Amino acid sequence: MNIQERKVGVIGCGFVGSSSAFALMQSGLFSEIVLNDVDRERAEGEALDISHGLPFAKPMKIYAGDYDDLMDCSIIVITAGAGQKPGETRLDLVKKNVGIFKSIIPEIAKRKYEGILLIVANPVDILTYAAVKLSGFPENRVFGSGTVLDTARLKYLLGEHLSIDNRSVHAFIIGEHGDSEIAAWSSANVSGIPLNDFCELRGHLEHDASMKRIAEDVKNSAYEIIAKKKATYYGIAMSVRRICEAIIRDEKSILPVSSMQHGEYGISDVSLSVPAIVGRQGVERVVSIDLSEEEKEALQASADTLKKVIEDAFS
Ligand code: 6V0
Repeated sequence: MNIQERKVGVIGCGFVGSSSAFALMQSGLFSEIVLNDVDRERAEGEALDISHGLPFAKPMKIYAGDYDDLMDCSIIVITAGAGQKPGETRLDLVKKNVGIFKSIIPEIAKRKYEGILLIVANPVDILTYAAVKLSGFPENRVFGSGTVLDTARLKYLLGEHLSIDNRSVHAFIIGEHGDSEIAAWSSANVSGIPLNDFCELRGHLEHDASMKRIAEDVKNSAYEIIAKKKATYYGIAMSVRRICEAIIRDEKSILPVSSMQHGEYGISDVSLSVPAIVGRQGVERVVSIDLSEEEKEALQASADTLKKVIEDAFS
């Protein structure tokens, strides 16, 4: 089926799916959004509600649809899955959500879908791996939002800490989107100025303590938000919008999406986040950034954690 460049699908219309659709509606990137949910009325309700904002945006169609309606979408965003409950880790969710993916991905694969699958449901690295294996699609077309959100949280917190526009902060969270994630401090900079030098420029001298606190705050963001409001969705919705923008506009942006690894960082047969070039073909390639020995070890440990979960989930 011919892909419609300006058509996007969202599977799962809970907090994350509907917020993502709302962000995508406002992005101006698409002329059609198809919403799919096992709860058809939910998808219909969200489509109506979001459509009522259209007179304040740009003309487009937003409607509830089934798998056949999704097949000419350039991107299908998959947010279907149970959310993290208070006290539950992302990895606790694994079996439940792999089960849901076993019902969704084969429906897409058997229709020979040719667009991009953007996985958002958690644990996103495990579900990206599951989607690659269950679909059999080329790996560049199946990837996860990974640590794009965590990286945004890091930039936001560093922007606050340094009282600087967070878009001038260049820093990545890599590894698992979850407890074993790593802040790649050794490559962090503010517009080319090494982070520690910039901190000193702003009068912050307690590097180790500040970096530790900020990395912990990033890691605990989801837990804190879930404890306070039961779910997180606006930050991820903007992350989805940003990834879709890089794809549709063929921006070849460097984003820490979750993709299958083939030895670039000495890691293979697992999907996790490292900076990658993202454009119209999806993940063009992973790029290697310099990591300290400690960061390399932590990335390896993160990969090992994920591999253990994959073994348990698929055994
Ligand atoms: P939610 O509000 O419970 O929504 C999930 C939706 O999925 C519901 O409307 C379900 O009816 C629907 N659904 C379930 N099974 C299917 C199916 N087979 N086909 C179609 N729809 C289905 O959860 P919420 O929206 O809060 O979270 C969704 C997922 O996103 C969870 O796994 C979260 O953990 C995850 N998040 C991922 C983030 C990331 O950075 N990657 C960030 C936040 C949440």
